[in-house]
Amino acid sequence: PTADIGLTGLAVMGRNLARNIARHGHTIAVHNRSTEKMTSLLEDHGDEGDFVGSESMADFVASIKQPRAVIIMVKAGEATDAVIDELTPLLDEGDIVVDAGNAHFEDTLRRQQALEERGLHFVGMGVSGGEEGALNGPSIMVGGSEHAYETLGPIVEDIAALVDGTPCATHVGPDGAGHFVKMVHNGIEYADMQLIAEAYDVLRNILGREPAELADVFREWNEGDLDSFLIEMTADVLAHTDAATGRPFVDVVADAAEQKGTGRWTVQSALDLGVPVTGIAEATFARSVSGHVEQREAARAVFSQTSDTPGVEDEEQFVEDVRAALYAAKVVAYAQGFDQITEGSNQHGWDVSPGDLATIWRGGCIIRAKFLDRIREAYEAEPDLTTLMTQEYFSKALRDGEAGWRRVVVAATQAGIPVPAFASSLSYFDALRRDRLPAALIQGLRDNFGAHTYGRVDREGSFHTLWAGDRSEVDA
Ligand code: NBP
Repeated sequence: PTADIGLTGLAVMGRNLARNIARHGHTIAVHNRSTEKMTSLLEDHGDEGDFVGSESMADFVASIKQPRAVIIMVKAGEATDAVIDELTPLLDEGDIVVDAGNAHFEDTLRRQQALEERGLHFVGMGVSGGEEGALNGPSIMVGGSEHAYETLGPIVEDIAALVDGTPCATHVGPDGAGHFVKMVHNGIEYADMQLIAEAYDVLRNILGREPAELADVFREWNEGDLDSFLIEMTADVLAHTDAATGRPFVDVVADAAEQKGTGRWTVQSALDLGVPVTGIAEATFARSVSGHVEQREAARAVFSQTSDTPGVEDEEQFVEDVRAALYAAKVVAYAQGFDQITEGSNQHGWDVSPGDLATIWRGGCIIRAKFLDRIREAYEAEPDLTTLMTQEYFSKALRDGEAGWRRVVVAATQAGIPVPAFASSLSYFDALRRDRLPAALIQGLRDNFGAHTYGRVDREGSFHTLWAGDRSEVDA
């Protein structure tokens, strides 16, 4: 055997990850269920490094040095289990199986236990950055044992994106930790994209500016605090003209957003963990709403668009308000995502360091942004931060943006432009800082109809009012 590492599953992601590994001087064994993907990789890119191609899984395994590290990069779900079933009987004790697909972290927990019983190490590795990232440097979130990371870490850190000389790869924690944080990363990505889309919608429809003009606004924003891959790409997409029609590209694309499911998983997990990720949830539901074409058609037929677009006296101020709203709502969405990571880590005993994630998300991944440096600094200064929102830098951003944020939500609401993420983030901010919440009334109702009991503001304990009796209060 000559290969330092193996990779099976050579669709867009696996092919590019294999090339990235080879380009960094590691000899890599490559395999794919259907042989053409393997042979075409060797034909097209065999000169980029040392590849060892195999048609059969047995030859593939035999070509890797022991203890072996084998990366699986196939469609998440049943395909991954099928590959694990075919691969593992061929491995020896101490070998490392790496699932680099977008697995659900609970599948990773299950697979980890099953493989551990057979003396194999299992690593759930989250890879972000899409096709381009896989080739030129992704952000890599590794879950699994310390031992497995000792073997895998050097290669992974070698192929990851670099920011200020620091690789965008880290050992996040044991078993499902890597796939869990990759899932939340994608959830945050949903929220970020929804907020950008709302900012665009408000600017376009209230100011009546064309996409190409708005591209300039986003380009300008990219020079400041909002500097990020997604904002840069927004300018790129808005500036693009459809060749067939000569219309703005964004006007010829069907307005039904799709999803592969990681946003949904993030929200499902947040519900289980009891963490309010309102920004991610609204973003996920907004995609769902966009896809409900029949309901949208039915509603459009009944409720005409009575647009009461507010006049804007100071356009520059309004643009600045939208920028402030976008930034403030982004702070909230990221704070919520990091809350989910902290809670997931606590409940699963993973000991995840949020600051490390902010560090490795600065490059390679879709949510890469200047902003993540601020998050890294916040956790560096205070590792047990209760919420990012109260940390000095972010609390200032929220305070500075608050007035504009409110004006934008009011203007959008008046104009009938949906801003679920802007508005729900603002409500979350208001709920957190509010002295008293109407949850007190909800507790009263619950006690009345179901004797669910309540606490009091003036005494410890749990109480019940005899609603159907003399309405006296008893200790519960
Ligand atoms: P796909 O998700 O499209 O999967 C295609 C690969 O899975 C092919 O190699 C295919 O083999 C293999 N495969 C399937 Br399908 N069923 C199989 C089975 N029963 N046994 C063996 N192999 C099987 O590829 P991708 O888009 O490159 O993504 C790979 C992984 O990376 C996924 O888990 C994805 O969620 C994750 N990911 C993707 C991105 C992205 O931007 N695309 C980003 C981050 C993570 P075949 O060639 O023989 O059909």
